[in-house]
Amino acid sequence: MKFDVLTLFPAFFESPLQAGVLGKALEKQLFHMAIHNLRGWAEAPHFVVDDAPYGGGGGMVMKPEPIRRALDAIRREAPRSRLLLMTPQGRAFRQRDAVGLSREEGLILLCGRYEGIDERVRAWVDDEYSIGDYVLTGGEYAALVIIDAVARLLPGVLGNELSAGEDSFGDGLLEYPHYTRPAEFDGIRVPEVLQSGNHAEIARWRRRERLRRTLERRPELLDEAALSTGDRRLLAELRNRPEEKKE
Ligand code: 6GU
Repeated sequence: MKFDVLTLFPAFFESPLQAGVLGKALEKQLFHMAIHNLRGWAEAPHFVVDDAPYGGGGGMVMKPEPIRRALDAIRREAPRSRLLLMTPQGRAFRQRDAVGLSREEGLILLCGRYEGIDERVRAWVDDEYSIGDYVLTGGEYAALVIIDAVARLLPGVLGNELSAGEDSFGDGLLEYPHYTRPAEFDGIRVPEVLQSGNHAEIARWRRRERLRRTLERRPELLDEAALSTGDRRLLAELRNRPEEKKE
């Protein structure tokens, strides 16, 4: 997988992509990254990338020509990459999008800034994504979020191959509670079952806790979660015994 990012702020991507799991994966060349400075495709001598909006009003709009030239150059090297525009007007990015995108050969992430981007650019993109219902200063934050969510699904990136599928949203449920030593802290004991060594019991407890958490915190996720008959029975129990719902 190759990620090409087109941005006015290339420095933004430096440390997030060096630190942690993604930094390690990049060193091992488990995927590839190129950060392209949009200003490099603007015209000398002033290298203007934005202009006032037709119709007046505040803010500036990103000009289409530098974006076109940049995308033409990036596409020459990555002709089959999917082109994603980061914009608050996009579709909300979800785990299932991360899974779908992780199967692509490459992704080009175009980061919008200023008030917006010339409308004609939208005709060239494959998908438009937002990362949530709040306003950010630029698409760079969204691009980093999407790169992380996709890259961690790529083979080898998470050392432990189990972890990607097991976490929250992999099957549409939140995670179960985690504990490590000591067995008692602040007067709160680690649940006995986790110390029992009974793996079937532990698996049952964890499933039940995942259902409980999702019911308590994000009940709307249950509508789309992959639930077995046993899960549905557990859920009915949890719904009928609300006193047990509080931790
Ligand atoms: Cl992709 N861009 C901006 N500027 N704000 C956002 C966003 C993107 N997604 C959520 N808010």
